[in-house]
Amino acid sequence: MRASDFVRQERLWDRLMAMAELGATEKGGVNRQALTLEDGRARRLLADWATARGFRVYQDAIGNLFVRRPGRDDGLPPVTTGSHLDTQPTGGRFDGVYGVLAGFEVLEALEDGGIATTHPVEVVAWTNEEGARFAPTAMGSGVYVGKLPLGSALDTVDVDGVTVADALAAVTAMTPDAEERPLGSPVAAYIEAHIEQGPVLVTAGETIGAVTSIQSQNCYQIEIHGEEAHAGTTPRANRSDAVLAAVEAIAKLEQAALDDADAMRFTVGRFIAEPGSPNTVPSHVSFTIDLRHPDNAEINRMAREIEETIPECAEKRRCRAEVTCTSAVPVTPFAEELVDKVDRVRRDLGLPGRKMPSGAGHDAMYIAPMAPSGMIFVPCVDGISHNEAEDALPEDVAAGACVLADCLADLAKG
Ligand code: HGY
Ligand code: MN
Ligand code: MN
Repeated sequence: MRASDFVRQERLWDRLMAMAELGATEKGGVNRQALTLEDGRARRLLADWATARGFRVYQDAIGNLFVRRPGRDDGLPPVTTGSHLDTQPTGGRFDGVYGVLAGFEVLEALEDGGIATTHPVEVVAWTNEEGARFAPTAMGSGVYVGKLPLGSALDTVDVDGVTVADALAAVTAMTPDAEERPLGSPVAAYIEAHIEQGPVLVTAGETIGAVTSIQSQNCYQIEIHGEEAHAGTTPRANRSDAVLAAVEAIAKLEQAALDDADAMRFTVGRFIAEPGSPNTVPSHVSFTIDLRHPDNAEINRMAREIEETIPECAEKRRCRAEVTCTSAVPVTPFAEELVDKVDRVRRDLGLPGRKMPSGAGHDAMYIAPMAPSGMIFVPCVDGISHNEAEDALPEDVAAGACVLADCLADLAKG
């Protein structure tokens, strides 16, 4: 019997729907932002499911939550799977949480099948993958591998001035039974299951993506400082208008990002103008840039454009600009042997699919340099994600869990 023979579609689907209740929105989506109490409730629910099956639960200094099924040689580093429980403000029921619960379903399948593994097998819920409330994205996994300093992560504040440290203390207090785990403990191999969040699989009518790489991603926080003035009396020559400086810079950068291949992804997701009074010239603008591309050289070209264009447009209008790159992750190639394993297992299970790159960022981008890593994609309806209409099919989420189960069982047999 294979591990996948013990995967139960209904159990997985019921757990996904139970999690979707935590932060459920009226439009059928989920707003469970990182380190909110809803995020804490989701972590608590996972920990309850885990302890009910006799699995041990751990958490580290940035709140990453681990569920462990022991191996025959329990001193070996675990074979690990997982993703994230936090969502976008207008998120869906599958982004992230699917990878955590598909991983948990594998632990249950191994347990139900009485399948002993040499390595321990662990599922992790990485803290704050979305980076929507606290920048940057993939904060928990970035701190875990030492790419993001713990101190500056803990000092990060949200738009209301709440620090990660304070929000984390409230949330980790909801899983007091979780044992302490040091940051950066070794991992033998890592495979993350995730919805594709794009149109490739659903358009091709395929079920499994063996992910080959993740494109590069730079995140920026931009502050432009001008001067408040009267909207009616202040002549143009005397204005330091932070909004006009920002919109001119953004328009120029959009032009610089235009490419025939439509491969560059340039997004200004958050734009806040202050003081926000209709008849006061704005003195401060804070905005974000999310930049992605499958070629590191192209990202570096746009990074230079950002560093030059924004201060130029600010100074022209007697404003001052601060450009901070909050994270820069180059293209992440996955381990060939894991990509081939995912592709081989899906063929063994008779599932249609392909090898493909990931347009979205994932925690796996930080784990890949520390351990052989890979990802398994399943389709989402119409390729929609980061949207409350995000949806997936029970048979597809179960198929992904079956591929994950056989891959992890194979990797953990040592
Ligand atoms: O932004 C991303 O690519 C991920 O979905 N957080
Ligand atoms: Mn995700
Ligand atoms: Mn996401």
